[in-house]
Order: sequence, then C-alpha cells, then structure tokens
Amino acid sequence: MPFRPAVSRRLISAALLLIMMAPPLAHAHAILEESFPEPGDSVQAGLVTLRLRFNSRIDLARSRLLLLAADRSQRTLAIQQGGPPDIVGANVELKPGVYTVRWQVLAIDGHLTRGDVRFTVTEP
Ligand SMILES: [Cu+2]
Repeated sequence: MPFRPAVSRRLISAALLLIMMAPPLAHAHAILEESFPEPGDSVQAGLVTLRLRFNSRIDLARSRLLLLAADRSQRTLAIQQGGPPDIVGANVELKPGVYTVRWQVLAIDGHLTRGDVRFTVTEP
C-alpha cells in the first residue's frame, strides 16, 4: 500500500525536525577555572606545585602537562595522582625564568581541551 511509506516518511521528517530544533547536547568539556600560578604570576624559584582546577572531572591518564621554558626546551610533567578529580597538578623544580604550562586534558564528556598558562619564576 502506498499509504504506509508516506506515513513513515512524514514521521521521519517530523523526527528530523525535532532533532534539529532540540537544544545542543549539554557539554562538560573541561574549562580551566583556577590555576597556580595564575597567568602572569611570579613565583619563587625552587619546588613549585603547579595546580590547575577545571569545571569538570578529568581523566588524568589521558591528560598531559607540558612545561615550556624560554629557551624553547620542553618537558612532560608527571601528573599527580590521587587528588581531587577536577585538579591536574605536578611538582616541578624551577629555576628563574619565564615558563608556559601547556595543558591538554580529557573531560568526562570525551572532549579534549587545551590551553597555556604563562608565568615567571624569580630568584628566591
Ligand atoms: Cu564537550
């Protein structure tokens, strides 16, 4: 019967329209809410505990912290385990200079976000 295909086409059109009109799916990708050091901050040389707090739980195993120095050298930092699920942190020994922490984190919604925090390390 030609009637059935016509109805199902109409249903499909209605379903598509509903999908198009629906609000975008709620996302929870990680947005940096707070950091130590803050961007532009100065901290004293020595052992520095870097700390990045996000608006979402982070999959630490799939996240990276890279430390870039002014001489363009870079090192991957060991992310601290066992802390709050929205914190990405690392302990690092720093000499005076300008540094950038380049973070890349995986949030619980499966999306990666990344960003930089630049700060200065001064003589103790
Ligand atoms: Cu997302």
